[in-house]
Amino acid sequence: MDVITLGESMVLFTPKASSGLMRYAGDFSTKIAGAESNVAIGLVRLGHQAGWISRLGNDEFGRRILSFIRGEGVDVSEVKFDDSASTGLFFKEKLTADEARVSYYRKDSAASKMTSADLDEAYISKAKYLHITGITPALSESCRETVLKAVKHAKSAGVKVIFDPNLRRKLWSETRAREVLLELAGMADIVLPGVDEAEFLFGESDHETLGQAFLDNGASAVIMKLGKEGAYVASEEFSGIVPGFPVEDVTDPVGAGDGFAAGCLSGLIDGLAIKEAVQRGNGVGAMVTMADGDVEGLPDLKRLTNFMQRDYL
Ligand code: CKP
Ligand code: MG
Repeated sequence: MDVITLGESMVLFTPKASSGLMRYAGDFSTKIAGAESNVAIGLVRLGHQAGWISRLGNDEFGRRILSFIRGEGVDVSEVKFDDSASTGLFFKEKLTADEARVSYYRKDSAASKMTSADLDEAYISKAKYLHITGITPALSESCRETVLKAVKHAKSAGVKVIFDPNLRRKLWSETRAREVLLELAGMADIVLPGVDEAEFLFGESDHETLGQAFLDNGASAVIMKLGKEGAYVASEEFSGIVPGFPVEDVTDPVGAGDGFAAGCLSGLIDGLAIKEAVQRGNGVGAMVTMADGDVEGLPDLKRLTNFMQRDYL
């Protein structure tokens, strides 16, 4: 296994009408999404092996999510069904061309009931990387403990930890989020914050100062996402900006960060230097924004290479 990740996936509802308040929407299309399974799917598309640990409600939506993620080729052998809680849902409204609003219906969901007893440490030990995000610890105290246990185990087993803070203000208070995200960022080998998340965590705005703040906090590399501009990297091997790929028409920005994580991880697994791995991340992130849905735009290596060489149509 190259990468193991753990977190909640949900059914995503999007109004079919392209604009207007959701209260007037009669028809919805549905897709499957969740930051961690998005990353696992992205990795599989790029030719890697990925496993996803989670809990789903023992209901129709839970069955659908499992089939979908399994169908994408992700190992789901560590996913459990819960008879006493439902699968989470969320809704995504398109407000403007590159702005979306998300509403969650995930409180007390099956995934929020994950406990550290759900973790099979031997499963994590088999991976090269453990991928975690700041969404999972925001779901419940037992989820936070589960993530911590997974990280501690990964570190003791020599599995590298990659952490995307993925700040979700709707899920917890800012004070608690800052405290928990900083702790996890300090335990990770590589941190993948968006620049706004980095500013939220350290109260600074200059890229170099922020990069150094993550290194001083304990990480060995930070890859900070700058949207269209690409990413700023701070690491022993390389520090500086890795420019992004221009996208003329952003169809749906949600999921770009997960695509970016999958691209960077894919490069690192393939033994690329960090700068080239981040270029791959930028490429995948850009391609995700060009398709509707969080995983629909994730490319295979051939399409990604074509896109990065600019002859993508
Ligand atoms: O940071 P991203 O836009 O890449 O993350 C999107 C995902 O897990 C999305 O799939 C949604 O389900 C979520 O983040 C979330 O819980 O907000
Ligand atoms: Mg993100």
